[in-house]
Amino acid sequence: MAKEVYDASSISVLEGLEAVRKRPGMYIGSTTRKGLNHLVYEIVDNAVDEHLAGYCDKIQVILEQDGSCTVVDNGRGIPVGMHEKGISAERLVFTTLHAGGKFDNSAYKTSGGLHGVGSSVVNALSTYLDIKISREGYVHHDYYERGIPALELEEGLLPKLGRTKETGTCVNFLPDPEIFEKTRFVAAEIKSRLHETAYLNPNLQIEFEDKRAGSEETVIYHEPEGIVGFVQDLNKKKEVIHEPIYFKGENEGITVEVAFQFINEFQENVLGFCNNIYNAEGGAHLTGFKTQFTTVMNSYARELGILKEKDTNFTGADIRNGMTAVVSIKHPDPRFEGQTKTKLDNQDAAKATSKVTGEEVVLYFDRNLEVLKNVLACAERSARIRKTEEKAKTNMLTRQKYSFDSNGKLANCESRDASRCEIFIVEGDSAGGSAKMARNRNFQAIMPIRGKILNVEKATIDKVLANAEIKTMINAFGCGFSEGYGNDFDITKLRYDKIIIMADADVDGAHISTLLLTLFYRFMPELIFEGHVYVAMPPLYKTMPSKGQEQYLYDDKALEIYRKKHKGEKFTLQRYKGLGEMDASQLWETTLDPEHRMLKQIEIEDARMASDVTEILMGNDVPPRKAFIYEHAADAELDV
Ligand code: 0RA
Repeated sequence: MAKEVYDASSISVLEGLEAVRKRPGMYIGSTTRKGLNHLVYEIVDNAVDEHLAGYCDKIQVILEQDGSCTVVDNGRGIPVGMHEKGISAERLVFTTLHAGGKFDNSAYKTSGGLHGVGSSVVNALSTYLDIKISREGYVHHDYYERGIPALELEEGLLPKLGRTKETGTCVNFLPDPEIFEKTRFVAAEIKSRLHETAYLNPNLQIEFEDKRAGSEETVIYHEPEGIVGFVQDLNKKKEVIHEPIYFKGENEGITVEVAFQFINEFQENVLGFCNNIYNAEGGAHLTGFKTQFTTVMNSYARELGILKEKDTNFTGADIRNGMTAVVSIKHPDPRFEGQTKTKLDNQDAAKATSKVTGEEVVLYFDRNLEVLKNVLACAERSARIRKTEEKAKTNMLTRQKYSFDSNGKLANCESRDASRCEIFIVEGDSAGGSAKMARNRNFQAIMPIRGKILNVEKATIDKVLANAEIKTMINAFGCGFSEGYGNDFDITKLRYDKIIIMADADVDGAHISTLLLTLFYRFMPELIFEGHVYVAMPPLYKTMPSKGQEQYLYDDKALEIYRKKHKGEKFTLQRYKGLGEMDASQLWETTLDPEHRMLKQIEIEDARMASDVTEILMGNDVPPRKAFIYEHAADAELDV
C-alpha cells in the first residue's frame, strides 16, 4: 500500500521526516516532557494563526483517555485541493518541513524559534496523526503513521467522511514513545500556556478538556480584557499601587501593545511576546520599552525635584522596582537569537517600542500625577536599597573564603570540576553531621541549614542578604545572585552541577524545600531553568524480612507492591520519620550514593510558569499547595 500512496516525488518528504525523527531535539527543543508539550503548542499555534487571519474564534484542546491529544478549531479548514506538486495541500502541510508559510495569507508568521516549524514535525513524532477537515461542504479525512500517509488518495484528493455545513480543522495525534522519554502530557503547563494565549488574543475562546482517568476537568479560557487582564492576574495576590496602565500604538508596520502595573514588593516581572510567542530571553522589544521608560521617568523625577541636580539618575532596575508588565508586539518578519532562540533580534522592534512607549507613557503620567509620584517612590526605595546591597556585597566578597565561611558550616568537596560536584543542602545539624560523615568527600559538599530560612518572597533584598545561611549558600554556589531576572548572575561560575535539597519527608521538610526553591527562583532563577536543582527523596521505609535481603522503599506505592510480592512472608517494617534516624552508612546507601539514590529534578519551563508556581507554593492557600506537591511528586523524574 505504501507504494500506492507514496510515489517517487515523495522521497525528499521521507528524508525530511527521517531527519526529524533522528534529531527531534533540533525541531522541538528536547524529547523530555517540555518537548512533548511543544507538540500541543505547535498544533494550537497554527489554529491561533487562523484566528489572527480573522477566521477562527474558538479552539478546543482535548487530552484524550488514550493519551492522545485533539486540537479542534473553527477556522476555514486547511486547504485540501490539489497542490502544484500533485498532492493535496493538506498532505504538503503535514509532510514537508516549513510548509506552513506557503499557504498562510496572514501577514504574520509565528515562526518564533521553536514554534512554527509546524505540523509536519508533530506528524513525524507521532505514532499516528488523524486529521478531519471540514470545508467546501465535506469532512475530508487523512491519516498518518509516524509521519507516513496511510490513506489512499482518490485522484490526488482526500477521502470524504460525509457532508457538513461547518468549516474547521480537527487534528488528533499520539506522541511516539520511541521518541519521547515520557508521553503523559502535564495538564498544568498546557493550561498555563493556553491561558496566556487567551490573554494575548482577547477575541479567542480556548476550551481545555482533560478526559484522562483521574484528572477529568474542563476549563474555558476567554480573556476579553487582553493583556490588562494578564497583568491583573499576575498581580492578583499582590498589593497593587494603581490601576493597570495600557497603551497601544504602531510604528513602521510594527504594532506595540503594553500593560503594566506596580506592586508594593521588591521585584520586577516584565514579560515579552512577539506575535503571541513568549520570549523567555527577552530581546529588542523589551530593551526598547525599558530604555525609554527609564529615560521618561528620570526626567519626571528631575522635573518634580525628586532627583536633585547632584543626584545620579535612577537605574533602569530602580525604576522597574515593583513593576509587572506585558509587552506584546506584532512584527511582520520576526527573527530570534540566543541560546534557546527565544530572544527577539529585530532592531526595528526596539525603535518601534521605544517610540510608542515614549509618546504614550507621557500622555498618561501628565494626567495622573498621583500615580506618577507613587511609582517614583518605588524607584527611590529601590535606589536606597541598591546602595545598601552594594555595600553588603562588597563586605560579603571580601570576607568570602571558598571552602569554609565564617561559621565554618560548609563542608566542601575536594574536586574543583564543577561538572562532577554536588552540594547537598541538609535540614538540621544532626542530619547535616551524618551527611558529612556519609558523603563521598571527593565530589559531594554538605551545607547544613538550621530551621527555617527567611521567606524570601516576603523579605526585602537587604534582609535576605543579611541572613547568614543564605550568604553562605550564595558564596558556595559561586555565581552571585540577581535581583530581578538575570542582571548580576553568572551561571558559568556555578561550582556544582547538582544542588540537592535534602529535607525530611514531612510538613516541615516540605516547607524548607519550598523556601529554598523560592529563594533560588527569586535570586538565581537560571539554576532552576537549567536543571541544576534537585530534591533528594530519602526512603520512607525499610523492610527487614526474616529471610532474604533488606530493602528500602521510597513511597507508599512501593510498599503496596512489596506487600503484594511478598504475600504471606514475614517481615519487619521500619518507617523513617526523618533523616536524623539514619546512620551515616544508611544515609549514604539510600540518599547520597548516585548508584542507588532517588532525585527529583525540579522542572519549571520558564519564568512565567514559575511565577505561578511560586504563587502556588508560597501563597496562603493550602489546598492548591497540596495539589502542586502531590502532582509533581507523582510526576517526579526519578534519576535512579
Ligand atoms: C492557509 C490557508 C487557509 C487555511 C489555513 C491555512 C488553515 C491552517 C490551519 C492550521 C490549523 N487550522 C487551520 N485552519 C486553516 C484557507 C485558504 C482559503 O480558504 O482561502
